[in-house]
Amino acid sequence: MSSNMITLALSKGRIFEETLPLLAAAGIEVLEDPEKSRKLILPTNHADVRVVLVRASDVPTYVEYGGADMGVSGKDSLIEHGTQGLYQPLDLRIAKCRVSVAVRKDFDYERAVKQGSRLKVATKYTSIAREFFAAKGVHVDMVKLYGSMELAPLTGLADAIVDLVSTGNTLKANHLVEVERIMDISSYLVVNQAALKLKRERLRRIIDAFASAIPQSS
Ligand code: PRT
Ligand code: MG
Repeated sequence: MSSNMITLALSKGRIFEETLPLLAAAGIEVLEDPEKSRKLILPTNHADVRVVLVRASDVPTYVEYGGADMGVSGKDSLIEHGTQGLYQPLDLRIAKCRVSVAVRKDFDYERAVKQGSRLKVATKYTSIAREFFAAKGVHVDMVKLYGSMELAPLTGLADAIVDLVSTGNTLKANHLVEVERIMDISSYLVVNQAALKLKRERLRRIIDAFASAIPQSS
């Protein structure tokens, strides 16, 4: 963590896009477009503020260990990573979706649950899935995947998936149906606790500006 620089960790795609208006409210403008540049460190209009581009699931790690002073992370990634050492001052209400259970249209989920069958569940979100099925009293065999969960029930790898859903179009396109909504997800501002002490004033200003620009509805 370079001492005088403020480093903000973001992931490319929806989180980057939806964070731009919040940065604008803080007077921060990113000077390069991540979709056009191969750079992983992007300068801003402030010489002492930069953006680093990392995988969405790596944002909590960067911020926890001080590779970045602050970051924007989906609640899904935060829960899976654990929130130790992270200050989470704001629910930014961006990049909204939900974590759901989905199965093939022709799989009788209700019946499987009622009968107490073991359920084979494929997911990237093993902590969320484990806790959810344990609370329901359903025994599961967990299959850890890193992407394209939708394929698992179609190939016989799993009976069910636990994945993020927003419009539901991806499920529909793959003949899957949502059978449980586990939790609503949005992205949070996360801050390194040591940085918050060392760079208090500048980080506070950014946090306050973000707070003033959080979308109110939907
Ligand atoms: O893509 P990559 O493997 O690099 O990482 P990632 O998928 O973790 O990152 P990214 O950038 O795709 O998502 C970052 C964050 O955005 C997630 O951690 C969520 O908090 C949030 N978010 C909001 C979503 C979605 N909506 C979303 N719809 N993340 C992923 N999706 C995917 C979902 O996994 C599914 O494959 O979109 C598909 C479903 O979308 P619908 O609209 O068809 O339902
Ligand atoms: Mg993705």
